[in-house]
Amino acid sequence: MDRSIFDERLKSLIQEQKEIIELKNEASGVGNGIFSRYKYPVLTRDHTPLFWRYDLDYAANPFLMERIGVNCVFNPGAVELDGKIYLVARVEGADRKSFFAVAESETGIDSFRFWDYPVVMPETGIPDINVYDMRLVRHEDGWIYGLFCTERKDPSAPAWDTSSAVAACGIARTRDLKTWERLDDLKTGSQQQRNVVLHPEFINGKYAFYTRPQDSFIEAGKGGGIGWGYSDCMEHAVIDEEIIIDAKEYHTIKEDKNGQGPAPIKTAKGWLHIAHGVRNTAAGLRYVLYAFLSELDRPERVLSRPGGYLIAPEGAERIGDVSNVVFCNGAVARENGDIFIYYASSDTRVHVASTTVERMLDYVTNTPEDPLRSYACVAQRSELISKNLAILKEV
Ligand code: M1P
Repeated sequence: MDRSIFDERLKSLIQEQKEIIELKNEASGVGNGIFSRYKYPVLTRDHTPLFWRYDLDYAANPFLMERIGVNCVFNPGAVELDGKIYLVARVEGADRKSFFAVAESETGIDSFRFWDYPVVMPETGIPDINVYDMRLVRHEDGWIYGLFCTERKDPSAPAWDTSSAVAACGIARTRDLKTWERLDDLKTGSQQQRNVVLHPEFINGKYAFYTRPQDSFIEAGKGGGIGWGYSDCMEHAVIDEEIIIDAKEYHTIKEDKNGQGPAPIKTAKGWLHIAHGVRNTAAGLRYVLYAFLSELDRPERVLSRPGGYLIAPEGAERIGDVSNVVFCNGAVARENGDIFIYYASSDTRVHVASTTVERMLDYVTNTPEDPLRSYACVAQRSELISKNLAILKEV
């Protein structure tokens, strides 16, 4: 390809990406009063720098081809530092390996830009094969911790089995999101761990964790539910005992498994949690987000559990690499009471939903619990209908 065509193509690629990154986002529709969805995703693979993917050297790449493709960008951890929002996204290469990369935005709803280099996450003595889904926590000990899933091939799998993996919780800490100190992986009594989250405060002088014990890589099995446990330190974190604080339950949105999302948000009425629930369907697993509130002094005690989901995949969100999934491991509560919930759809792209602490507290305390039987659901809904019909008669 001639040099001028190469230059033209490069100009077009740069322009196209500029337009994507600079797209102003806006809330879409009237919404349900609980949160607002936004028109455009905040991060996609098209947001990753061109110089991560293309060799821009004409002599080496005269066709200006993508050399190291990016498949998708999803499941980011989130943190606010000095008024800016930072997402530590899961970027998945075309080769299926995930890695972490920081993107920042002034607004939190648009104009997210990736830093020039992805995160260099040091390995432990047993190298990770894949790392993903970081939960960022500003702990009261002064560190920013990143807890993530580290996946390695199952050493006990027979030679023909090239899929079985062991998932564990990797731990790293940083002060600036640039330099990361890798600590030992978390040790628990469970065979597999995913969705482990550090509680932001000490509880009785100990580090406290939300866990998700599971029996196999995909199935939570008998270990299902959001667990809770303590460790004396973070450098060699060990949880001796895990209790289940939010169990999976038959015929609910978390029938198959569930997991804590980001670290909970501290409010005047308790810790506000966002989690994901999974159920099985003929079309495969369906992942939705739900919320609950727990006690301030004893975060392991749930105070209220609204029935059903908070966010379920909708429209284009339902389609992607792993369809019918919304997943959240990052949220930011700002000083003015605004909350940004960063959620990925179908393991492909990242969206934002905005709400406030006030709205979420109303939602978690006034939404009735799942009554667990159709008959009881009808009774619950009929009560609302009668009340509303009486109100409407007055109008
Ligand atoms: O594919 C959906 C999600 O599956 C896993 O979540 P869980 O451990 O609850 O099953 C994770 O791999 C997550 O990254 C992914 O989005």
